Amino acid sequence: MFGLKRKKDVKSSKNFYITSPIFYPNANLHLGHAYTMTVCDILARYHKVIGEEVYFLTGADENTGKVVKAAFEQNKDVGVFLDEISKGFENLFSRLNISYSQFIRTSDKERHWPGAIALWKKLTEAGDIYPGTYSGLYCSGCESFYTEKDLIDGKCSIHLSVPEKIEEKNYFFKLSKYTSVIKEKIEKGELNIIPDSRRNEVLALLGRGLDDVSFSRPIKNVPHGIPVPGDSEQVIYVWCDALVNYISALGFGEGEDALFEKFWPADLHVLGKDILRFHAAIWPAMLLSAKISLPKNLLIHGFITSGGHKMSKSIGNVINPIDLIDEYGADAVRYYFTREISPFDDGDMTKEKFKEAYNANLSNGLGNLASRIMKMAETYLPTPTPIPTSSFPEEFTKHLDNFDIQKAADFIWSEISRLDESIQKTEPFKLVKVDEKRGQEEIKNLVIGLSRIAHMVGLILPETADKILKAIKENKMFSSSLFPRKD
Ligand code: ME8
Repeated sequence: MFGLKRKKDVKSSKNFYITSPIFYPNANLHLGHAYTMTVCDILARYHKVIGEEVYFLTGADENTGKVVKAAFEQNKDVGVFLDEISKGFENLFSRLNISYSQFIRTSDKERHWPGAIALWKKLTEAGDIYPGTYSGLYCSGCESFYTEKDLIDGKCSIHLSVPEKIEEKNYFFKLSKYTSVIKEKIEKGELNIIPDSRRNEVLALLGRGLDDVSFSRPIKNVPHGIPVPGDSEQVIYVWCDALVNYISALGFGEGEDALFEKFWPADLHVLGKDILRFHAAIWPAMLLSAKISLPKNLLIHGFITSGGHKMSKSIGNVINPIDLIDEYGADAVRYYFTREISPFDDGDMTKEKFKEAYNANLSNGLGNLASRIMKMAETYLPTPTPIPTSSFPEEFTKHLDNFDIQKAADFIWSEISRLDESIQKTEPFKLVKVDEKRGQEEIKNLVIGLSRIAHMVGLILPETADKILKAIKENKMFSSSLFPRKD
């Protein structure tokens, strides 16, 4: 999984570099995080299957006060705490069949720090870093300063807590200088923001103008941060540290940057709506200042809500994805994320809705269809059906090229219904008894149809697709139900 190539690679016909956000390791990941990763994974698998060389980056955002606080509360050394949490992240990704290429940790002094330091130096050389005093309302949950107008009833809208008033020496980044260039790049689609509603939100924000932002913290507040070059009293603040992961992981700033040369600019950053401003304004401004190309696409997803609230570690309404995987299997969780939630909006999830969708569309839908077809194949076909190679249908790829994984899943389920209807219409299990040859032809066609569905569904339900393709190859019924009904 950590197949880091350090030699100069020949550029393949097309590369696809996709990133997830890097997660705060102050607690285990919840369903919202599993959602982000599943969206990334489906798109990464799609680009791999269509022949592109994919690099899929994920990781942990470790240099934060949240982590120090969490380790302290559990009476653990910060390093030990981080190692345990990172193992938990990777365990979840493995249970969910997430096909990532690298897991970057921002506490990694060899892999990440040189990139953050190199970028800071570039911003300084460009004359875009200057010292100042910051005073503001700070939400430690968001690790962000807010103005009064950002708050609802004086509270952070995400953490529902009153921010603290803080005054301190900081270095600032001249974000204001880049407002109009970024706006122009977004308008021209050079930095494409999906969906349009989020693009418009960013354009409105840029239209109002951006203030310069604080880019460092006193070291006494964040002892685990990356030191500011030339000032031992300050550490690089969270965004100039965290956002840099997208290039430090590729070797930027390390002297060995073959991966950077090969994969940057990123084809797609996937992120939730709460960190849009950082990715659509601060990150592009940093890259422009450092004269580095901008990422091509930002896909902004909504929140998985539970009872109408964002599922959040701070609010405490989290569902543990591992429990759901234990009960239903990874594919069922991936199915719900893909088909039952729009990638562009919030989606609510309750255990009841989950079970209902599972029974209707996996147990009855795909599971039932696959077992009916394979039962006929095993009973009436003497040999396995050869599967012709085929590419994805145009409609399916169109949705995936638009990052609309939900519509792509709808397309698969419409194909499942079509095949179901075709069985009802032709009744090959009856036909084969009166006209063996024609009956067998019908069954073979169904097996081929099922293989096409497996090919597409493999992006979303990789374990199920493997089982279906194996059954087809062996011309055998499944030894157990693909999706046992839950009552
Ligand atoms: O924001 N539903 O980390 P994080 C959907 N370290 N997505 C959710 C969610 C929910 N209920 N809750 C969180 C950070 N997310 C920073 C990122 S990137 C350079 C630094 C998403 O662990 C959230 O929107 O708080 C974000 O995209 C990701 O999970 C990580 O959240």
